[in-house]
Amino acid sequence: MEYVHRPYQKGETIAAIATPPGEGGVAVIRISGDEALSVAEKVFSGPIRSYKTHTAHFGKILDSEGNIIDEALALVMISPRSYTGEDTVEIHCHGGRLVSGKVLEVILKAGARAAQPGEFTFKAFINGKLDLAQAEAVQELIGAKNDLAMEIAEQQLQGKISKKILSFQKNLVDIAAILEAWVDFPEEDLEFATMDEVVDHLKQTLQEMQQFLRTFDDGKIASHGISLCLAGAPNVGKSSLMNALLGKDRAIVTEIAGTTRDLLEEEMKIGNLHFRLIDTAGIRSTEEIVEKEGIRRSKQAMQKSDVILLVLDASRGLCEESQALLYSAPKEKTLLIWNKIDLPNSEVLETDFPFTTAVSAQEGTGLEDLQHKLGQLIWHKGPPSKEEVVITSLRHAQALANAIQSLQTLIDGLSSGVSPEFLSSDMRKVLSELGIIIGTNITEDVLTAIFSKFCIGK
Ligand SMILES: Nc1nc2c(ncn2[C@@H]2O[C@H](COP(=O)(O)OP(=O)(O)OP(=O)(O)O)[C@@H](O)[C@H]2O)c(=O)[nH]1
Ligand SMILES: [Mg+2]
Repeated sequence: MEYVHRPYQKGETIAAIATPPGEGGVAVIRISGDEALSVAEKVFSGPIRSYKTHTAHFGKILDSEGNIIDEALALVMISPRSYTGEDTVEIHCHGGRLVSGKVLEVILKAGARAAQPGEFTFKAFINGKLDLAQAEAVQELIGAKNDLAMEIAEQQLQGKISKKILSFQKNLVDIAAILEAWVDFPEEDLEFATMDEVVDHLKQTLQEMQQFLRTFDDGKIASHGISLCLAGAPNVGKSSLMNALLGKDRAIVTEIAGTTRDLLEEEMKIGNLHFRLIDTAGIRSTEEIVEKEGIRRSKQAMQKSDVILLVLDASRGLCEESQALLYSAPKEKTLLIWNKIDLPNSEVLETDFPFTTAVSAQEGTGLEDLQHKLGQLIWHKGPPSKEEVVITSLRHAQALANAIQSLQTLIDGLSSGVSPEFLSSDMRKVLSELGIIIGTNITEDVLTAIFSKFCIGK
């Protein structure tokens, strides 16, 4: 992606279609900037500049020769009461791809510049309408694939991440002032706090920051979904289970061992979570070239996936291949599934795997318990509550982890008697890493990287 914001000038007037491309009842074209009203007036049949803020007006969109392009509604929002904080006009026209494209074209000809991805939200950030964490929450909200991700993004959009970060910063700035006073006036017996009190206070903030960072475990799951890899020996019923879970005939199932040769992927939702289900080739030793490559991919998928659904055939006991897999599978991310329990000779054997269930993929039984056990495996302490503030962005998690590391260095230094003057750079690092999250301490490059992921028109 080329530059997003560099030539950006505060107030510069931009325009874009804000609704998704394709046919729809209505398309919305957004114009924002110092000249938004006059640009809109050039293409609209009514006197836009004389309209009151937050009023809607019906009229016609005209090109420079006065030809009617479409009928439309103009919604006027005068600075600072708009999403971007600048004068904004939204044109609601008919939703055809051609019509909306044509309306945008005349708006651009009238003096607006085509918006870059995320530029409206960038304006909102620059104009102080949103802080950076909130701006990123807009993106999370738009991209939310499940209810949980949506609820978390709503919390973030309310500014709850920033509130947490600001409270950490405030605690630390108070301490920084005390440390500085000790350095500046060493001979005066400054009584407002003892070193033990300062260290205790820092430790408490450290703990809160660590706790906040741990929410990223859940945040990742909710916002980015979970990959589930169906693995096992040939013929145990992996593909049958994939079909049963999806509720459709997706993968080929036969009684021939070695049916699946390649990875098959499908998205699915269970409850309020989003999953990527991957079926793999049955693992066994073989010299057959295609199957061998399939098995290599199976092993790779097992490694990469968040959760392994290790399938065993309950009617056949433990074959050699299954035994090898049981031995090598990482227990904390594996759900053991005994399949074919409909068969009369089936038996579920004892293992030391903490998460185990039994199903019949063919009959579709046991799937509820499978989902229940999967939930237990995924959430160590139950899913996050609606009110909890959860980190979902790797960028935030990394900055917070860096801040925690510097704070730990600071605490270790103070505890072992290092003079505070040698530790001021650590304190500065903690504060600046926290600032990175909410955008008070951020470079142009990072901003560009963040906003370029947005869609045009947002
Ligand atoms: N009775 C019974 N048969 C099953 C069940 N699940 C699968 N089968 C049968 O077992 C055979 C193998 O099923 P698949 O789903 O192709 O097994 P797979 O593990 O994907 O096999 P590969 O792709 O070869 O590794 C088929 O004949 C299925 O009909 C089950 O729950 N009960
Ligand atoms: Mg298969």
